[in-house]
Amino acid sequence: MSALDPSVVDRIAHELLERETERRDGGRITDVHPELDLEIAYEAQRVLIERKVAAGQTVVGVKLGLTSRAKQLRMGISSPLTAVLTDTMAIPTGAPLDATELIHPRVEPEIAFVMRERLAGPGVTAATALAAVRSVHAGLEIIDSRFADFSFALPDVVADNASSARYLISPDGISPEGLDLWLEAAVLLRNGEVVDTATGAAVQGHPAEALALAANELDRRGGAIEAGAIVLTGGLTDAVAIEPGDDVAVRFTHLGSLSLSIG
Ligand code: OOG
Ligand code: MG
Repeated sequence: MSALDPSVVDRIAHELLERETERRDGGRITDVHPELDLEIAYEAQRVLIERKVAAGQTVVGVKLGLTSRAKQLRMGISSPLTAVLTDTMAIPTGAPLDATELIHPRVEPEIAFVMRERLAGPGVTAATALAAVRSVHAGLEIIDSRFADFSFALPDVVADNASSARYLISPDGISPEGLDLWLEAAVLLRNGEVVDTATGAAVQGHPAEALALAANELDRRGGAIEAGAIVLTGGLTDAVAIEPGDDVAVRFTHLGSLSLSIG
């Protein structure tokens, strides 16, 4: 594969989109193309999102992946990554999740930001990042890999838009002022039982560090975080498999609670 062979990038994006539409997983792209590197993978992610937009979806924000130790250990990858959120990934408040639309969904609790100002790297710090935030929200992300058993190398999961599937955030966010997000605690429940707990310190030491990382990473590829964008800062805990009939919930110290029925 030459550095940025458009036909190969196109084929990777097409294959991943097809798996998503047909609800089937498959092997790693890096098994077939061992030369697939991060640059090509982000290009494939860009093409994949371009196709979703051409099909009528709207970009609404950014998600970070593999920002916590819990996630990095489970997936065997120690580098965070960025991906894109679109409007059709949002689960309306109170609506159930139709798991039959997905391959092998997992849920993870996240701290989410809604931006007041555009945030562009390079050199963004946690403090400047937090100053651009309008509100902080409780979040739940439903991830769904297009790779069998969620088994992937970093370029695979980058191309696969970081296993994006669905998300929900609390409708009424709160101002970041006066909040100590480092200590903000989350309890993840499945069917009323505690399955995991974490605090905001789990993601890159502080959720605002994750936000700064996203802005600086996007800048390397000519991007930025726009005013009004939603940013998911990454799973605080390991993700948990969900099945039809499950009820999942997250409770935060100050950010409130979210619950989701799996249909
Ligand atoms: C990759 C997606 C990671 C997060 O919050 O870490 C992600 C995966 O674990 O499949 O969304
Ligand atoms: Mg996530």
